[in-house]
Amino acid sequence: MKIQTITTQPFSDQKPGTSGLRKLVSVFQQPHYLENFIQSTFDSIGAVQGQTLVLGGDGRYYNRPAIQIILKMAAANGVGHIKVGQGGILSTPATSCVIRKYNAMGGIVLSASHNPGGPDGDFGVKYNISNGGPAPEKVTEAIFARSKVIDQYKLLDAADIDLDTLGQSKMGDMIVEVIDSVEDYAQLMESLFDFDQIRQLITRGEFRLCVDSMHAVTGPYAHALFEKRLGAPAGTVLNGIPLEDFGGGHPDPNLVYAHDLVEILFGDDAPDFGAASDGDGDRNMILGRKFFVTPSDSLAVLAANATLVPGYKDGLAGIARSMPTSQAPDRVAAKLGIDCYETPTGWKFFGNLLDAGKATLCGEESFGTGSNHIREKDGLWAVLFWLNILAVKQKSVQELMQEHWQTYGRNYYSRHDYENVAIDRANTLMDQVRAQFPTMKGKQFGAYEVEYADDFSYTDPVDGSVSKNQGFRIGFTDGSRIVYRLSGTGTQGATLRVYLERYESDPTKHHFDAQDGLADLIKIADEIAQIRVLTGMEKPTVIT
Ligand code: G16
Repeated sequence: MKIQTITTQPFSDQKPGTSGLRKLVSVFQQPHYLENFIQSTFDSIGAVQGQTLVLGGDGRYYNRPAIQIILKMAAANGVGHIKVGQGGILSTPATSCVIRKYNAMGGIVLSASHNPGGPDGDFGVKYNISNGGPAPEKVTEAIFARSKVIDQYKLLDAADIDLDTLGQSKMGDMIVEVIDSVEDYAQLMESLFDFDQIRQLITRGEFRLCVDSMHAVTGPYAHALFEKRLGAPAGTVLNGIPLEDFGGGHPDPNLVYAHDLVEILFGDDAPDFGAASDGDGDRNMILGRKFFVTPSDSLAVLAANATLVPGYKDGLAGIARSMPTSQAPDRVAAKLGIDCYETPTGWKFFGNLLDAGKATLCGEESFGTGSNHIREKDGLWAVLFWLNILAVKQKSVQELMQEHWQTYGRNYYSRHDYENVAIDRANTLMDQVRAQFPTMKGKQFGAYEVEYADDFSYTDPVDGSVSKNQGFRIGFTDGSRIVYRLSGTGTQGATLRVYLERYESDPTKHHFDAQDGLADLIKIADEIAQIRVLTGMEKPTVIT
């Protein structure tokens, strides 16, 4: 088999965003586009010769062809061994698990996460390092720098690999091992949670659950965990077959896009527990009967009850949350006497804290929760964590949440997204907010007085690296906050995210809908940023 060296020209737009490189499928299908990015990755991550890598994706359109290309490039670049998920399927958390378990050098995940799939949808590539987590900024910056000057890539002239049959074969000198996509991950879950106790909860007939895989990658994992190992009735997992276009849906587990599940959980005779996952299985949404748990509250509840779960029975070293995530977890950390770290948006910022043993649980408002068991957020792990707690406490989701608010107070929280805003308008909006910072302190907006206004900057407590320009924070004297950020994961126009948070300690005032509880702050956010005027939108595209 011959190694071909192919001449190419750089593309100028291969800068990884919040989570890898995400573009329309048609962009990735341009000649040399995927190859340039993969070669730039191989050229930037240190010597790959003889190393083991992990490769898989969320099953979206272009997953299989991309895997065949990457295998041939890996073989040509001297990679020793590649573990590929069967059928090209590996969820993001499973990839992280496999990298760690087999001490691989790293892994390549093919996913655009919650973005829609299909020929007109999105595709994505991200590189994870040897700790199993997303490449830190210094690596993604090196990949981007390389992509701007790349002039050739290597490809083995070889036949495609059969991705559907388990076992080993050779491509040139490289071993290609097609692995069971689920097994290693399922074993890890069994080591963390009390499966017997969860099984009792969900098989005794009174407690019903419903798990929506949204025709994305978690289908095989959810079937194996909930229906096979935990004995839930067949049909517990909805939309459990991964489809290349996610069945035409938008695999984002929130109240808008997971509407099938929301209708079931808010309908008549609703089950006790509902959960949904995203395209690549790292996000989760938790619902009770007629009850929505915000991701920020979910992290706080898991932290407050962690010692009830076998994998966390010795307590937590610390908690970490992204800056726009509500401060509910901070209150739990304060009570537990542990640190709560505030990082920029992006799971990659948790890696150092987890590796250094400073944080055990991490979470983000964007429906991401996880722990030190891997280095990615983990949707089904969060579902099992909730079920384990419910099995121990014998309470409903709503009762557990209300009990939590009673103890810690409630952080009313919501995120308003304005999608597909013209980029220049979004930039104008952000510039105009930034221009107000010097005169903001002490300013009064109704009952709220501004305590600080800044552009969030993070200094990593482990390696001292500094990440600037991570979103605007306007903090009020009562602890309420408005945060403005432009998303780093969209592929069309700009997405403005406005995060709103208000703390309420009085339990008699905990019953409001979040939008009602935040009504004043929503108006103030518009007044400060002129959102309706500048976006031309009367209301957000998505409210979570
Ligand atoms: C990614 C990142 C998350 C981030 C989310 C939203 O999630 O891994 O850390 O919170 O995007 O980012 P943004 O607000 O910049 O769009 P995923 O699930 O898409 O990989």
